[in-house]
Amino acid sequence: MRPDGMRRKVLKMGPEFYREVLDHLYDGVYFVDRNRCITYWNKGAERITGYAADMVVGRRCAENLLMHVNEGGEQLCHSVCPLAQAMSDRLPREVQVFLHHADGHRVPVLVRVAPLCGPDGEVVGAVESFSDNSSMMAALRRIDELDDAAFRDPLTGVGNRRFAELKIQTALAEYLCHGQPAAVLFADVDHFKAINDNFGHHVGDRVLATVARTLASNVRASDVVSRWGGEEFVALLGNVDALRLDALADKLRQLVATSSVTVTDRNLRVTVSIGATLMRIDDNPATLIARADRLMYESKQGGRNRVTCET
Ligand code: GH3
Ligand code: MG
Ligand code: MG
Repeated sequence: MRPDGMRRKVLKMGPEFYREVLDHLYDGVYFVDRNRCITYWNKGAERITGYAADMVVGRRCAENLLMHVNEGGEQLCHSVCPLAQAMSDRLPREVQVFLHHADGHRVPVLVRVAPLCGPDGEVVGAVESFSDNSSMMAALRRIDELDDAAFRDPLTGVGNRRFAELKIQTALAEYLCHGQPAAVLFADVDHFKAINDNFGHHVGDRVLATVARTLASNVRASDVVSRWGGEEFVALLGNVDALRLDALADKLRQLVATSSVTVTDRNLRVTVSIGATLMRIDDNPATLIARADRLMYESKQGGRNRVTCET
């Protein structure tokens, strides 16, 4: 049996205690009322989304602040909002979505929602907890292991061209040993010059950092995203086959297209044209990159914001 003193102590824990517990969680947690108005936003939610509690509490999640999209780029807020669904059918659910970070890039999160019921059993709101599924941190840590200045692109924080070349060289050598090809994806921002011309170089730089983060956050931890130069990025993707490569490239294209950078009162959006290819037995880094670049160029010619894949 529990000693009486301890029992009293547990019973005395007030809302402040629970608030403190929630704020110490690494995951993001928030509550909404019946109208999907946000009533609580913990520190984890602030860290993962970049939005402070005072920016979101009191606003409706349907105002589309976080602009959740699914893998297909579909906006969830007005159609299949998991919070609304949980309040309607009273069932908890778990779903993988991509939220909009306050800095503009897309962050993959695993979302869990559950309805909250009042004392007489009616639904009074819902709770959502979400964890950062991003591989960005792992990818950045990997660059840290190397010589920082030599391999990191200072503007975007991803690897630089030297880093990409080194990783591709290594992947080709591994392919010769194990027979498991990796893939290279070449992405070029569409009409990027117009961003610089219309909004200034500084905004252009922010857009590049956002695209880099969206790409790096949404590949697997073992994959490598680097800035090839200017507004061009190269991703080295392991353990893919032809079908998965096309789907993965298209997912990345969609995620860039649905991310945005806020400039005064406007949300700036950009798209990328992508070329993607599996490595071949007679490839060297130059032939592999040249093929991915040529495929990217086909995407440009085809109208931009598209993927051309050759395997
Ligand atoms: P396309 O759709 O055909 O790719 O058109 P584009 O305008 O993106 O292509 P273009 O090659 O004409 O323009 C690329 C621009 O990227 C030109 C260059 O000034 C700009 N750029 C290159 N590096 C940087 C950078 O570090 N920061 C900024 N802000 N701009 C850069
Ligand atoms: Mg270019
Ligand atoms: Mg371009």
